[in-house]
Amino acid sequence: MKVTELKIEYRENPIGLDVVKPRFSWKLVSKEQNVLQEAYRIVVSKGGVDLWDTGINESSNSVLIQYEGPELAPLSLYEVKVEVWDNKGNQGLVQGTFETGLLGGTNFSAEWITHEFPEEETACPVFVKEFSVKKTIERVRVYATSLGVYEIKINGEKLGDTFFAPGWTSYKNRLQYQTYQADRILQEKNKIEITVGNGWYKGIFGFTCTPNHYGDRVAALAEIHITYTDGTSEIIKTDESWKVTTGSIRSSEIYMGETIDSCYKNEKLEEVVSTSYKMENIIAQESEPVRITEKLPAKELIITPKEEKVIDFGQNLTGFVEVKVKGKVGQRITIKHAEVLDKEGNFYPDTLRKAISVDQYVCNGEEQTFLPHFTFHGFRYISIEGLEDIQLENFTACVLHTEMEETGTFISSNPLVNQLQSNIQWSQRGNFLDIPSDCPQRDERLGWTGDAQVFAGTAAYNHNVALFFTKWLHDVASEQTEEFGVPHVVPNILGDQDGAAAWSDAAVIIPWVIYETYGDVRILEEQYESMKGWVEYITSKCGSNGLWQTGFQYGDWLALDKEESADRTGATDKYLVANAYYAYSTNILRKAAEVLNKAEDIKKYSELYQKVKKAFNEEYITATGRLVSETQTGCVLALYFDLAEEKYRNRILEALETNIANHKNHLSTGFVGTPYLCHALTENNLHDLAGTIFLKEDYPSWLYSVKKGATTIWERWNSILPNGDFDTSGMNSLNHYAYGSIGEWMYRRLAGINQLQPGYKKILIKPQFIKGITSIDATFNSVYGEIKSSWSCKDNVIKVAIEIPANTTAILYLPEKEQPIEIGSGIYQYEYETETRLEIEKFTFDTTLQEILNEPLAIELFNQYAPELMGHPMIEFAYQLSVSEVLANAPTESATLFKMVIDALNKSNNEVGAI
Ligand code: RAM
Repeated sequence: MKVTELKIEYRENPIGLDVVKPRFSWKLVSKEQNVLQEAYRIVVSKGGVDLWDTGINESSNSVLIQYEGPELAPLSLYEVKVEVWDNKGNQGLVQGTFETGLLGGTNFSAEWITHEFPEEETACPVFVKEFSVKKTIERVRVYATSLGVYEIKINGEKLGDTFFAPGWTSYKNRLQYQTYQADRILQEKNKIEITVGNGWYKGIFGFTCTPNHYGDRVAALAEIHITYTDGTSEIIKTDESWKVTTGSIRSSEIYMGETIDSCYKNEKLEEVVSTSYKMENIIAQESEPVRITEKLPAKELIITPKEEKVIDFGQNLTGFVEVKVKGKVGQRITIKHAEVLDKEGNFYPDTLRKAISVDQYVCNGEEQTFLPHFTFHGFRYISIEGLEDIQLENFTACVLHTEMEETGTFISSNPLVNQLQSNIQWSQRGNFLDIPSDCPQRDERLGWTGDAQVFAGTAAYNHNVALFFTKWLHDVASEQTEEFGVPHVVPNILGDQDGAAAWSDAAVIIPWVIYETYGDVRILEEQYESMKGWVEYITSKCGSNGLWQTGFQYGDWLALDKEESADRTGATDKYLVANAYYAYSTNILRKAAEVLNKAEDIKKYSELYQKVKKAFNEEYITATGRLVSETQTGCVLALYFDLAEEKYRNRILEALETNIANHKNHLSTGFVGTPYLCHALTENNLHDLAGTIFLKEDYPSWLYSVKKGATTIWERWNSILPNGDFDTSGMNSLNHYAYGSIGEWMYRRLAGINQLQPGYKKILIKPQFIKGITSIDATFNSVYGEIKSSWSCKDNVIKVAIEIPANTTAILYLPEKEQPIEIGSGIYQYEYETETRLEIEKFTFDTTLQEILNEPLAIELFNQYAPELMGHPMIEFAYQLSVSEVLANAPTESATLFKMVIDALNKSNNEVGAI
């Protein structure tokens, strides 16, 4: 047995940690089966002196064990040693360190500095200080933050490899500072430069594209702590002795892009002026920083019909492009960004709306590498102006996001499903850039609470999102008020608006996801008042019938069942949605009260939950079991949130089935219904139907976008129409993770990886087959270690391979076997015979014409055997009809033609291994 991955507040050997009671986690790795931890001992010491020793503690806890020793001192290094004993007689040891930060913003002794440039100045200020060092250095730490986004250089070298510090928080309440190691950078004579971009603080942001959301002047705060080998120390800090100038960054806006003029020289140093910010609001960085996590080479140079020079990176992503160039002095290169080309193949930046995203570089005649500092773009394509000779190897796309650990993989036998999984992951990466944003490209990029809420479950499979959401949830709580509840976007730059269902519920739902995924009780403690505040807010809005039926709601946002709806809120009764969430959140709050042992609240919210459920049934379900909105989302909420009384459930389930059948087995759900649709079906013995909807390839479906070439999740089911036109509502992002919320169902139901106890201390493995997928390999790296679930069902043989990490146990339901098996940690393999066949004849006479014509091979065959059919104007109208419907009014010989095409398609489909 080995003990590995000692994590301190989810991080390895963190520095700049301001958590007063850090928590320790480790993993046990063993080749033996049924391994459990029997005891642990943690010793925390400082400078070799033990401060806290738990002694040998007989416990199987190995996750998030809280430090209970003497108060930690700021700016200090602590050593941590964890010894572990397992039930097999083995012993293991893991060690690490953590270094505290300033332990509170008021411990900064530096002063805030800013500039007095005229308002029209767009260049980023560069705050400068020169200083010399005489003695031998042992250690250098830099603590810094800014109003705006900043970058620090010492002697020309950038500190750290992160971007967009200090990150976006609710600046009026919270501002993060960062800690940098700079031990080897200082020389005898030193120059420190802090460049500050407008960022979210002062920059142009929001639908209105207006600046100054938090202030009209950027500022900096920094301290360089130098410890010398002789034991003495010194602090260089921002104060009025610093100077300010401007450098090569002539303008920079997150939405608009950056202009760098490398010919620009400014020798003029001006005086800085001091400014202030509430020091109590300054906190250490809470989440992982933003980094370049991947670099993608340019794939193809395209000269478009409009003669634009365009590079395709093959993937819609968030970040920017690094450009290597040797231009003439003064030569200006312009890089524009777009997610997509239009159907003629021209550059199509319209999905960006007013966020023009243009980077410009002025060359100085030398070999240069340009990349922007304070802007990011959502793009797959760039267009290049001002450069004659374009060499692909000189352009590299840099992928930027919060650097979360990857925790999930999902691979199936179906390549389209695999592309969907890739699209979900890319949309997560693209929109987890410091805050959970709706989209990364247009003049929005806001922390929409609803989007984050519906996607959180999926996100927590793909990446470790504990710190990412902890930081953001702190902002949620800090922006929440009694009067308005929880804002629709956090950080809130849209102003006061009454809270809305499914959006504001993020305050309750996401802490619960974090608790369940990581066994993190502290998040519930920290967010409890916020969770409770939201439920209480709803209660305060309820009428005498105990229901929330007033005010603005987003309903089932972008649902297709009311496509013409001016307000985009779908056909499901908006207040039905609101009250469904009211009950759902109240129940989560009750469960949180149980975890935290809050006796009074347990009683209060159990009663409230029952009351809301009862009122919901009275108001929204008739005495004979008909639901007011028999939409897919209406039925799904009544079932999946367990709202409908037992006696009504069957009727509602039938209504759901009928609705789905009326849509020819397609979904019509929006943001609210989509995450739960397949879950509701699976849980109610309609897993096959869930599988059918999931594997639909024609509009509207998840795989429709995949077949249209999507590399990220689209905002709308119809972002790109079957004929290649774009949705023109003015709201059409091609990188919007909300509909990627199906990912949770893929992991939980298809791969069958579920938690039975918080943090996956006890695991449920229950893979469920669907026709059209013959194998799945999935992994989830839990806080205890990696869980694996893979299965295949081919040629009448089922094979299952499972891995359960040490110090956990699991219940395994093998497909087609009645009895669950209780297992401990280890690797398990099963093989048995079955009658089941999961291969499907994908194309039948029930397939729609559109789905068939999506296949290039079908078009080829039709062109060959019935060219007159292809040109026929009626074909457009028949798109949504099935083959048999089309044939009902067609000459009999057409059936033979269709049969031939269908057989050929099924054959080719099997040959490429698509099923
Ligand atoms: C759009 C956003 C987001 C959604 C809101 C209601 O502007 O892109 O996805 O949550 O509207």
